[in-house]
Amino acid sequence: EIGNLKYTDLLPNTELNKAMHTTETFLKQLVNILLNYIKESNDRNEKVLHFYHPAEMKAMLDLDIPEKGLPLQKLIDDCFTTLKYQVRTGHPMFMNQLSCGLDVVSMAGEWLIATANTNMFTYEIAPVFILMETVVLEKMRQIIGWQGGDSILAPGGSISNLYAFLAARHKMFPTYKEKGLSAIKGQLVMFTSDQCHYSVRSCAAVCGLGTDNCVEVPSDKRGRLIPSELERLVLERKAKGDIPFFVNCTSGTTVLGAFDPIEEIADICQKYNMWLHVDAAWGGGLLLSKKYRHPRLTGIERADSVTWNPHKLMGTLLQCSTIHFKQDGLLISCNQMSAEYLFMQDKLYDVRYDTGDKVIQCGRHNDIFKLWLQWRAKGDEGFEKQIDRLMELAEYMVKKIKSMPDKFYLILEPEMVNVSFWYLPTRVRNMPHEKRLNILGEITPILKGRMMQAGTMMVGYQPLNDLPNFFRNIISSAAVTEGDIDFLLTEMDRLGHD
Ligand code: ABU
Repeated sequence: EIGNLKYTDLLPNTELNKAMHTTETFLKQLVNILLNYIKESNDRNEKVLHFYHPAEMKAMLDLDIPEKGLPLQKLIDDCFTTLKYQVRTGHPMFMNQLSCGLDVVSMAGEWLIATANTNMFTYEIAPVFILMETVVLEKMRQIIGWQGGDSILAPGGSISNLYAFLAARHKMFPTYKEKGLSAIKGQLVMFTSDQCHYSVRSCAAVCGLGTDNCVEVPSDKRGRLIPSELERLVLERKAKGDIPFFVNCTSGTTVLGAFDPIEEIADICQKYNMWLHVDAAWGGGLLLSKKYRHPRLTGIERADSVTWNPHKLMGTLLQCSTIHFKQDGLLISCNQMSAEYLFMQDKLYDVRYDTGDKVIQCGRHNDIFKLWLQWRAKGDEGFEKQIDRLMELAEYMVKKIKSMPDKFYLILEPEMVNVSFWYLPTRVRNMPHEKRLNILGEITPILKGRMMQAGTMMVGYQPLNDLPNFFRNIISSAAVTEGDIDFLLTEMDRLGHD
């Protein structure tokens, strides 16, 4: 129907009624493509991906930007082709990343966000969304266990962690913002476990401490920071005359899903006057579960700041990351630049709702609506059920793996939905475990490669400290069932048994 029509036939380029018809036809065709993609993503007979190497993929696609604009029909074809080769992260067999699945309500929210196309810096241009932000973020702080405080949505957990670092430094050295390094007489030092997300070390690099002053605290066999080691290292740096000021405590490490002991770390922070940040980007969703919150997140209310990413365990569409502060007023005093063209103080409304002056970016994407809508759909109860179910599925997978000791080797009993294991092909099954470790480290990426070529599933792998490559299976998609886990283990055996 849209034949050779071009963008000039769409709104706002031509007369309203005529353009509206073309616009509607164009968008309906796009919606059909999207609906088909959603259907295929949920169809277990469809593949998770069709893998091609970059050069092959490039040869198959028409990616050039032309001198003259293309017809609308070609754009529709482009949309179709783009999704044809996209990895279906909403497919039940996509267990590769911490963010998996395709929540339809959250996606509807994302569509609306794109249509509203607003910037989240002022109440003036995003009144409803700004109010939603205040309501949802306040609720999240209450779930953490605080009354009052302040929060903001950030572009990903790494930037949320950076906000925590900046606020901690600002609290300890309020003149740093104006005076820079000369405000600090001594070397600031931060502490985090050797299992933390790499963004914590990145804070040290970005903020001028240097990664040598981001001290890695050893963790135990389950990946949890060892508090006595933290105290030892704090004292060591203090003896050198350094200024320990910030401790990152991870609630749900990226690879093992481990939870650092918050209470014990909080005691040390209190004793040495250090800021306690809890990076619960991954594990934060468990705050919604009465069954699984404790003991993993016990003591989280003692933190000064908390990162919590709904786009992970809660299944909100990417991206949706939140950073919360116990103390109100810190974000604004730390980051405010009072740009006169945007944050005028004499506007007709309460300008405290102009949240853009609390952040280090100017333009800010609307990440709240899809979370708000999703939470409205599920209620607290629905989220709790979803999260409990994911944890139960991980328990099911662990049980299955343990029931096949000849084929699978479980690395540890997980605290979360990260299931870490090796697949054991036939030729290593009778070897002593220590002797076959290096072989397993070589086999794991080969098996991952076979999975991708087959297109039937995706599971991540990585080495960790002295452990050679192993699989980390993530169950964070509401689409997963026990049958999918059974299929995954059978398929791994089919692809890798030789
Ligand atoms: N920001 C951590 C995400 C890592 C992962 O999905 O595996």
